[in-house]
Amino acid sequence: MKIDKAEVIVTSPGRNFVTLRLTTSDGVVGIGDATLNGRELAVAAYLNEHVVPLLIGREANNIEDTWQYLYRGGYWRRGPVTMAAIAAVDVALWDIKGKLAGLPVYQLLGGASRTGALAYGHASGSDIPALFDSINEHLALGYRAVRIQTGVPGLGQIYGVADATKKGTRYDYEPAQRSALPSEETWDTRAYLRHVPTVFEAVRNEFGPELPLLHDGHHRMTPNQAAILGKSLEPYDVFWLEDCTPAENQEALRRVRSQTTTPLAIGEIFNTVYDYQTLITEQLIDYVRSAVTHTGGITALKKIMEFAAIYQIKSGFHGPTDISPVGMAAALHLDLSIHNFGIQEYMRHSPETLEVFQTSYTFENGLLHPSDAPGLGVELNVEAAAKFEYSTAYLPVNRLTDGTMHDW
Ligand code: EZ4
Ligand code: CO
Repeated sequence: MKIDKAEVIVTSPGRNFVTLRLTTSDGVVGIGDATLNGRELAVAAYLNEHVVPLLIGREANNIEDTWQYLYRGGYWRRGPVTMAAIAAVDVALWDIKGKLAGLPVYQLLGGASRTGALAYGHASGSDIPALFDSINEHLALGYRAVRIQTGVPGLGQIYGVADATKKGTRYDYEPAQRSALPSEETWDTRAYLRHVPTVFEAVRNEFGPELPLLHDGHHRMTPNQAAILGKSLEPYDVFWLEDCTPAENQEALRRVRSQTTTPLAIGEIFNTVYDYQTLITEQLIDYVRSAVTHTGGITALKKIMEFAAIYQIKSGFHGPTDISPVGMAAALHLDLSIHNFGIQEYMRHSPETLEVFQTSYTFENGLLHPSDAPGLGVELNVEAAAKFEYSTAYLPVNRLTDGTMHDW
């Protein structure tokens, strides 16, 4: 069974998405997510110019061989653009295999290891009362775990805090903005380090000890600052502290790890197992944050999780709205099947997004399930996709108060 057709579909229902759609000689269609937030067209071009021509006429059944062909065969390895492109092919081929077998992808990955995947949502507020409202909204929606982010006194709009003007329409945090240039935010790490423990104290006092609470440091601290924050959050039983440092330097985590027992999660911007090698073998983290979409697909992320399992490290896959419903479904099939599942990030997509991507996964009592539809369980409505034209959008950039460029 050959791949007859490979189409790259760029659509923008509420935000930009890149989807690869493969059709086999038997007429079976599979889809994969290739969305790289703020750099979408680079992946679309990589696919169109350099991958689509290689796919036409290839055997659609051979997922592992195709993965190795695109990874080793490209000579230039790794990187977010390459690995998102490979992920899209990989996920589309798993979708096809599931449809051919008449089975959901998780069955092909070994079957269910649990009844559903515990999800966490993004609660946020410019101040503590607004955060409490947001936590209550999440609890009302059925979430049983929440990430908490707030504004920091003295700073304006910062990472992780929903735009209050969107309240009532959709109270989610979407950092990418449609504009010709990225917006600029201001950052002060010392002010942040003073403020965050007061937020956790207030939330524990209001919501009690049980609710799992997460927090994202978004790559802004030095190892020493991360150690200080980890220690100051220890009294509040944090589920995880995410991306405490820019983790290109994996060894930096030794400093953080040796100083605090607060669990650590890293990896949403990683793209291969090599980004994790030291972190996993030295047990410097507790959770792998990768997305299927940005780490070379189901094939590659399953291998990373098997490697991590040896070291008792669990999954906490990236699931913001810039992972399309196709990428989310792929994550859910892995979540359900792997032994070392931890938690799944889940922000609901907008109604426009769900008009284009018709999903069958469910969210009930705080748990996600990919559904038992054959393949991934998500269909792309090509006519609806054509209605939403791409427009340039960027993630913000970040400067310290004196104007120095900082990690966003
Ligand atoms: O900034 O998905 O944990 N979630 C995050 C996200 C990322 C965006 C980047 O595209 O850090 O909000
Ligand atoms: Co994050």
